[in-house]
Amino acid sequence: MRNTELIKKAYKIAKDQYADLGVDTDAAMAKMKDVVISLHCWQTDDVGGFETPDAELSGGGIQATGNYPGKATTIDQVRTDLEQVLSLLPGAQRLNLHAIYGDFQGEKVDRDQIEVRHFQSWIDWCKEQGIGMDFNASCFSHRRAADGYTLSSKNEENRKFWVEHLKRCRAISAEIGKQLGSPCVHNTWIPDGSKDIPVDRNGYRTQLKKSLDEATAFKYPKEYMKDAVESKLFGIGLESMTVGSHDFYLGYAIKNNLLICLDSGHFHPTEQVGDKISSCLQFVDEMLLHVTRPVRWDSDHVVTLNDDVQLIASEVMRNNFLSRVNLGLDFFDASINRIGAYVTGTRATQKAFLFAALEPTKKLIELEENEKYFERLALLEELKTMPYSAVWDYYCLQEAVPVGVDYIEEIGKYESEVLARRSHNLSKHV
Ligand code: RNT
Ligand code: ZN
Repeated sequence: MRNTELIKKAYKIAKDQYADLGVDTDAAMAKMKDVVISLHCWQTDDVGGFETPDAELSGGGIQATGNYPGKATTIDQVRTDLEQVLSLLPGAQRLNLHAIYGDFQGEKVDRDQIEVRHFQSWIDWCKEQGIGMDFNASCFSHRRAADGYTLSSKNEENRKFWVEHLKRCRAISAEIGKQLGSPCVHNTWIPDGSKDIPVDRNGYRTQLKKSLDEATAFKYPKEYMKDAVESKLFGIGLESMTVGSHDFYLGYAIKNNLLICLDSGHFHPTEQVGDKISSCLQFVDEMLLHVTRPVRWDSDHVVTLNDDVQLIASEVMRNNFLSRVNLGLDFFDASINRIGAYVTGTRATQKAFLFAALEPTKKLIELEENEKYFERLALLEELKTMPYSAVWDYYCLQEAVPVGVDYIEEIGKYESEVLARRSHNLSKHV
């Protein structure tokens, strides 16, 4: 374990150095209490869920690659994993649950049959943990999604089925928010689209609009639940058209005062989600982010501290948007220790926010407004090598979580004591 005195000493020096730039490090750390990250349950089991004993992810543009041992296969295992993750993170978190993770108790419950009772044990778990909870309709990995269309389907039976699923998910979300005393963000993402050049783009989009109108007709109080819709550029097998494109959902969100959800992997690689925040928030009250790391495509790699994530965090912090931007994660890597991946990706996101909180924004804007562009560039560059890590380490120390590399060892222990003992680990790691 680290030498606490050394961490404190390094922090003191860093505090003085930042003060020279007019930055208050204590105030920056205090801001972190509002950086609440919603933990996507699906990093624990590669988006499997618990509908059937051996639920496997199939199609729909979602693909977790890898077969690292230790995947959670029961609700208890997911909870144990999440508790481990929570114990290694500074700051506050929420749980982000997909509908396929219901506590079905071995009962076969189709998506148009789910009720609050199937999620009560999750609500209770969140209450025990003292955290809020978000929710997602699961419009994939299902026979009624096999033809590539759900809410935008031209098959009326299928379309109605997914509308019913979404209605129920929204009702469950409202009850979650009510019971936990914190609004539940419900996100809708659908895999609908076409591999090859479609002709009736308009027809599918008209169907999607109709389905969303039907499913969201009942309005719940904002203190209970908020609706978000997630756009996407393309997916594997849906290269030629995604029905729920960015234009579609941004328009829908603005018109109906919903949250727009931006996933960092759902745009052209040269577009940056960080640049979109100040545009969207001119027209919608709130938004939801799915922070992830696309590598060449929407690959959902573990988040690392890179320029894209930094721009997102900086834009949120510079503009005091924390009360309008809901923070979620959306990566799923099955090729490395899943719990280690979870903690690394979440901590990287938190690091970006702390770095952003340490920016002398006023000074930078002043330089910008005076056309001092060299000075702006130089200051932005110098900030990158300020003793940022001393502040991060001290923040972790204060939050009573492992400092720096120390969490790697904790993950190692968890792997040998818990993950490695899971029965299905007998299968070979490929
Ligand atoms: C898929 C979307 C969506 C899912 C989760 C599981 O491309 O990003 O958010 O990853 O809902
Ligand atoms: Zn997403």
